[in-house]
Amino acid sequence: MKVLITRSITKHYVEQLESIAEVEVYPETIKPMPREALLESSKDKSIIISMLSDNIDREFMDNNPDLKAVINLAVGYDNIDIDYASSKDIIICNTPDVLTETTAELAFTLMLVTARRIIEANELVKEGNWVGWSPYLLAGLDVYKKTVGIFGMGNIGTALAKRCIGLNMHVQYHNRSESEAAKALGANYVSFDELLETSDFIICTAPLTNETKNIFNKDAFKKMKSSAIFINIGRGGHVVENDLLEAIQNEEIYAAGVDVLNNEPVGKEHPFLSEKRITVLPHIGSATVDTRNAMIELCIKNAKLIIEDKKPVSEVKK
Ligand code: 8YV
Repeated sequence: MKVLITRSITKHYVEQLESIAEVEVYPETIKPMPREALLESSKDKSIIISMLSDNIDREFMDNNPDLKAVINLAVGYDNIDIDYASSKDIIICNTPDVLTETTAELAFTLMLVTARRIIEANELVKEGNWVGWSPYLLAGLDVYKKTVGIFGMGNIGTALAKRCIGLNMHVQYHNRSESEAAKALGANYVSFDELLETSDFIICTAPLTNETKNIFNKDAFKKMKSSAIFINIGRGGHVVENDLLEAIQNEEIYAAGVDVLNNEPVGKEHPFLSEKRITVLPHIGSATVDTRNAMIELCIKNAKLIIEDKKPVSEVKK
């Protein structure tokens, strides 16, 4: 079987597949594979190990008669037309579980960093502007004992809830359905409006679906407390970015921290970058060495099983 890996990964992982398949690796470590190159290189491959930046759409799947499986190096798969893949019996795999704790840790970190204005504080010192002390110099907001509203109570939301409970926070959440795991932790299920209106921190961990696209818009920000902090580690597509920007500029909410944006990567001209009250990270939710290794290992394991005509361990259920 022929395999395409659309980004350069550590050689020793590639070697594990090379003993049983013909493997092509796109040599770039950071830049996404251009569409034309992706279509060309994938044409004769049975398995694609893909990244979130690869658009696995109808055109891609129709272009490739031998395609048996797409293995996404991510838990999310909003870059893949799942229904079309299903109609063509193409196996889709992702990397759940191995990144849960790491991604929850990033969400938790972003909440603390944004509330305590850590990035602004670091910049003040590094830019040589630390000239003295005043009672309210870089005074932020407390986190402990506050109410956190988690939007999306899957594995990552649950792992985040545990961390928040450790800070004596009151945890409430909104999800497609009530979660037993969250209930066992003492987290309260609330409506979306109640979540917006009563939370001090609103943290989006949800996967992007047609129902959640643009759900954090002007109306949603208006419902939040003026002292609220909005955190997004889900997908940029949940948020109308201009509405978030206006909510911050009009002081309708206090601050925001986002690990994900609508069109990644963004350049210097993105309006969030000049807003001190918006912390922006370059989609590093699962970016620890251990977790990225575990994600790659899971992809390789799935690929091996598929090559051996066995059932992969983390197939996306349609
Ligand atoms: C990705 C993510 O792993 O897993 C996801 O869905 O958003 C990240 O953890 C990362 O962007 C690599 O594709």
